[in-house]
Amino acid sequence: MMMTPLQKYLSATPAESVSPAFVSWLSALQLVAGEAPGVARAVVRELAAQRSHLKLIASENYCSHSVQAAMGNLLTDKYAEGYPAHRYYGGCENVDAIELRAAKEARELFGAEHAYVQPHSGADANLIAFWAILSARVEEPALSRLGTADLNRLSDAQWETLRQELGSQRLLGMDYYSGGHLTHGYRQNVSARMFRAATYAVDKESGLLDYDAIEKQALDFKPLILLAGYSAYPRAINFKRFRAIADKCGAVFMVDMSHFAGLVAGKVFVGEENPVAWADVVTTTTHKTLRGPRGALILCRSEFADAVNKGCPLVAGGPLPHVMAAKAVALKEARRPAYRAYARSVQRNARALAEACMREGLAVQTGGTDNHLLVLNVAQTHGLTGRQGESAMTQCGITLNRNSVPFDPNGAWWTSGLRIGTPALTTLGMGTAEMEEIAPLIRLVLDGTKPAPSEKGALSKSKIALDGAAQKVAQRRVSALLGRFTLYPELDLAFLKSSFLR
Ligand code: DSN
Repeated sequence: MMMTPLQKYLSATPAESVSPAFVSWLSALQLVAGEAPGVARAVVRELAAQRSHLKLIASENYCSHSVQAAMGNLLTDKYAEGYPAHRYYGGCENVDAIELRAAKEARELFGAEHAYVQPHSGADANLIAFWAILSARVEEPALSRLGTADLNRLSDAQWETLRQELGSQRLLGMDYYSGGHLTHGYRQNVSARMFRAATYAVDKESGLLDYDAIEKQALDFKPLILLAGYSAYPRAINFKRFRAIADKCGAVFMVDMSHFAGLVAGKVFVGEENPVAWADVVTTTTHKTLRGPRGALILCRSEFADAVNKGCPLVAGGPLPHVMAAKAVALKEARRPAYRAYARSVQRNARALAEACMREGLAVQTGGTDNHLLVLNVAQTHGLTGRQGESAMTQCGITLNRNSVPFDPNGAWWTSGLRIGTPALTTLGMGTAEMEEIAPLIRLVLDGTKPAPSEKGALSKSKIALDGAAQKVAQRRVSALLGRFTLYPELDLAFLKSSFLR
């Protein structure tokens, strides 16, 4: 009888050397391949791709096998709309236990009064947070004025007045081009459509947040919500100062710490730099520096707890119990001393990489970094768009993403910048010595890249001419570097390929 891949592996491996993680992978892939061989092939190819590319995407990481295992099971079968002990479905006792565990881990890790671990993504978490704040600060007072707690008792005219009031509130967040996120009031996003949204930009010269200017703008604009946080700002933020601004203008202070939650969890950002100590509501994804499953959570002061708990049905659909289980595992991992060491190393590596890039003559925005990311202006040094830089890097085995720089003349699509992060490489075990190798590698690729003419003869914003010799050298260096830091080394890729890519 033909042996299955799992049987083959077990028969050829001494019992003491069997890897539980590899057994789990083989078992899962065998089951998947039985139904959908193409999906199993894609999973193996993704492992191969991630192993052979230097991951510099600031918002990605590699989570543990325990986190992955918590996600891949029957918990996905359960509906649990509502929140623990307040569900719209029966039989939720085990999901309650999981959700309560994840929320407790989150509260204790971050020192928060309340945690809500259901959001599926950072965008969902922000939307839930916005509506929870609107509920607590606009809807509840309106209902109390009208003498009822029940929306369904409002007349059509009263409901319409309340809807108008909810829809006329103000949000002040960081400008997208300064490093803010789409969901912080960018016109293409619902956040700018549900709020009257304004944004604050970084200082044109320094590229840094100017707190005095933000204060002035906030006092003029008087937002309901003052929002701090970013996707591509390389510096620490003084949240104590933001709190004072929010208090002065009477705003609810909200922080989206999706990018740097790992640095907060790992106690790199403490005191004035710890948003949880100063904000009313804090949102974060769980898969970036935090190194958990793809998803998000909300932390808040008790005042907003009831409103946040109503994320479903207010905004979100049913929670994902399997992902909440994985969040519980990841949050527990983040409480270990090893995670603190990791977080410090993420920041140390980013600083080392920024300094090495500057020594290479590259244009590092703000002249360095305090967190896990840096932004290079490749238009300034190489006359390339960010998109061209991104494409050249990809062709050399380096994955990163293009990003606008402040006041970017190339707009949000082509951009002038490259955003570079160290969370994933740090998880692989790389340190400052490797950052010293990576900076010249980035320079080599950029030096070997020229904008190619478009069909009309003008220089294209997307097409590139990549020097073949530079590309070969870069690819060799990437392979050599990754050969020393194998992703998930216990997974035998050759065996997986021979079993599933035939
Ligand atoms: N996609 C995330 C990032 O890369 O920053 C946020 O949208």
